[in-house]
Amino acid sequence: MKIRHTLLLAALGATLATPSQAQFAKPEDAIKYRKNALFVMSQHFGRLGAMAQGRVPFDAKAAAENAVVLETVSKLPWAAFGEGTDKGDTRAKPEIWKESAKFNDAADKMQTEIAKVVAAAKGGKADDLKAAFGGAAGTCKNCHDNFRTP
Ligand code: ASC
Repeated sequence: MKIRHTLLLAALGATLATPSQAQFAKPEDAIKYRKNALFVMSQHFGRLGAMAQGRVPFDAKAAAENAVVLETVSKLPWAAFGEGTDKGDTRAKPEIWKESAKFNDAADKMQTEIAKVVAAAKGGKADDLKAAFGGAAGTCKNCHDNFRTP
């Protein structure tokens, strides 16, 4: 019990000392978290992309289900780019932290465009999804080109 308390206090201390990554016990966790969130996002975005590009038939129910996941998961990666998470098993470029205003702007643009895809996919009209998809894909690419090592 005593050891447990000590560990708990140590964990709490570490958390309080690094408010920018308060949700994560250690930098590796933040890196793993954002990579997994981006991976899940890519899966659901990709399924909508297949419909938007006519590679699979438009299915309103599937589109809406993918949209619900995308809506939530697109908000998750950004809090995991805190200070001290630039080193480790990551392709994140130093520019993310050196030019954080530019990075935050790119992340905001992505969320704006994803919100349009989500609305279109929930709306159940293939043409709306087609119209919204390209802009969102462009914001993914923009961030990868500028902030991720090849
Ligand atoms: C996707 C996906 C990305 C983006 C990007 C767009 O479906 O996984 O990272 O689109 O390829 O250029």
